[in-house]
Amino acid sequence: MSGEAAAAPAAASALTAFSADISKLDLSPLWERKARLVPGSDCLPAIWRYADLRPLLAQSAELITKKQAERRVLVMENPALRGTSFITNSLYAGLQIILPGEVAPSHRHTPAALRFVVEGSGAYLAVAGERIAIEPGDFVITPPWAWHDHGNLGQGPVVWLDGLDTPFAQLLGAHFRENHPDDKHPVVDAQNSLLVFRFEDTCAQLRAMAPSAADPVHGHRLRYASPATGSHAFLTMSACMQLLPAGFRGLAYRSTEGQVFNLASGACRVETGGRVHELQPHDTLVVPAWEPYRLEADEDSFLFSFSDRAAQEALGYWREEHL
Ligand code: GTQ
Repeated sequence: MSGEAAAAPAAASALTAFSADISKLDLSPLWERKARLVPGSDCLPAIWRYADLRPLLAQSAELITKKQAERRVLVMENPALRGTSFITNSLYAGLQIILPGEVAPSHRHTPAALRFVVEGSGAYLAVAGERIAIEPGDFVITPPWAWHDHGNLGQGPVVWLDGLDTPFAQLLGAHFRENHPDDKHPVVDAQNSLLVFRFEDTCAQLRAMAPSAADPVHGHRLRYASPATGSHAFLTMSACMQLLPAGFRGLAYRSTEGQVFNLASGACRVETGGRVHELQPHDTLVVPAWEPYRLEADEDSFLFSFSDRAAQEALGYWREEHL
């Protein structure tokens, strides 16, 4: 035992008394700090199966009107963050259902939002004065503080995944929101909005990538680009679509970005947290920061994801490790 590391009993009790004394002034000694000083978080890897959630979404549509709910959403909370509404410390994710004839009234908020369309035809997203018709697999950007409302002009229910950076706004004490005086804000029909990325186009681009260009960890991966900056889709969030070709066996990897995956089509496996998760279309899987994972697919699989990578890169925090 080093003489310096072990304080003499008298000094130790003096230190304990000192800590108690300064505590009265809302002070704490850094040398007793309990916060983790290593990458990763308390969040857990977790999966929400669409087969479980789909009937619950239908049930929620019977129990509560869109008007009552404003947004009829089942929020996916990380098992380690119950009560917070968050899927990781920095991200929010929910599945929203809208029935034919319903309108989700117009509002705006400082958190940025993304939509990834899961199921159903005939709905639109009205964002920042543009009305965008959406189909399954489409990805839509709602920038911070942009007016947005949604409607379903089709014959059946429409479901999409909402991803928001709400935890950032809360962390910074800057969560503002307001309702538009009318249910719908003024819009023009946008055929070629820069805020939407069509599934068909995304898939075609991924399929056009040379087999030899597949990344050993990610397969073929495209990042959705912000029309404003040309970089990540948001200043906080990054979103991607990847194609895992049939027979893909990815290498183990981790990065500091917490990732939320939603399988667009196909079937794949994600090994993480000591488990193998078999993903069916529209299952949602969260892989928290710095958690090792590995991807595999037996058939061509299109895998959507979003993460907090944009913020991490901007701050100089982002790291990755090939395992
Ligand atoms: O559709 O505007 O899941 O404001 C959470 C907050 C969806 C939305 C959510 C929102 C919305």
